[in-house]
Amino acid sequence: MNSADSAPLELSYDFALDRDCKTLSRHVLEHLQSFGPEAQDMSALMTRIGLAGKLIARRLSKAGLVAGALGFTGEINVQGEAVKQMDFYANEVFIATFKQSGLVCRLASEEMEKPYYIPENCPIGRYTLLYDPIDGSSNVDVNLNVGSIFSIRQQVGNDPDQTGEDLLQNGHQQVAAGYILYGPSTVLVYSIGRGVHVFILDPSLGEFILAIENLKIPQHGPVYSVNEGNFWQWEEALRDFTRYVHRHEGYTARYSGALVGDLHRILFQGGVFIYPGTIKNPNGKLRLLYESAPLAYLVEQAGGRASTGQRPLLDVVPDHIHARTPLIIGSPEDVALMESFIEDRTRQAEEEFALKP
Ligand code: P6P
Repeated sequence: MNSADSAPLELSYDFALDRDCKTLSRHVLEHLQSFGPEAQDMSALMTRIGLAGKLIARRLSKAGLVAGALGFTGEINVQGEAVKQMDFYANEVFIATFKQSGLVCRLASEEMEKPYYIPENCPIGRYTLLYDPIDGSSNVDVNLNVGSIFSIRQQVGNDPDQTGEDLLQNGHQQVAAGYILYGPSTVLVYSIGRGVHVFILDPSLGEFILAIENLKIPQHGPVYSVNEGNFWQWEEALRDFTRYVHRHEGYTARYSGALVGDLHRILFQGGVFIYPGTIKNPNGKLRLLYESAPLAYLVEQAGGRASTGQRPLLDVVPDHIHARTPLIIGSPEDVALMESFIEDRTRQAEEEFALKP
């Protein structure tokens, strides 16, 4: 009898050792059931994403103690938004982690007007990383959760003029997507089209360790996540939805100002996140290629749904890399409930139009 047999399973060395070896790189190979070149590339790609997450988490953990973490750079990005120090730093981190990788030729980011090309990778790197380096960066200065969102697409053609035009594809073309949530722990959630898997950073190891495999979103949940301060800018259908949840038991409002954190909660507890078109932003605020589409890919892999209110989010083909769309995302039943109010209002408008003399 060895020590492992006598100890309870959860304390057995074999269990602990094997668990600690379920790293991102191993998990990708296991899920692709291959050690071939494409599987190795995807494994290496995800490992680099993990490295970016570790570097960003390290800086965030010292925000307020080190320079270049809090406050603004003084620049305005392509979105017309003031650039936070962490936006800039995190954007540079993703670029740095993919240099000399041979994997990624281009990076398209919320923080860069045009895609960034890594010359040494471009002859052979067939992947493009699209990312929001720090989602919810206004939370950094008040020590609340923020995230990074990433999407991986395969390059189509050689992009000779470096326009990135081939990136203007629907969300079904993504080959991987996910996010890193910088909260009490640093969590990486990803999918390569074979379910959604959750890893937690073990700082003592410096590795993301598998925590949950094949995460499934509840069919319905209590959470509704929307900025009700914009109520005055909303169309009637969203106001109807808001009145409904205000008047029915079983709903709870949660809105952190960081999409990644709000969506992570909904993935576990169920519910719906909504960022609609507003008077100021008729197409909404969230960017399709590196915010909504990767999260829609992930949520649908977890059994959830994502919609613009008019059509499935993953069907949308953008006309430029910073295109925005309204977003309704979460549990199937809760997304359907919000869509039902849109359908009711649309039908009412059509009936009123038909009655006009
Ligand atoms: P508002 C952060 O800037 C972000 O892109 C998302 O992370 C977040 O959900 C949303 O904008 C918050 O926007 O207009 O409610 O402050």
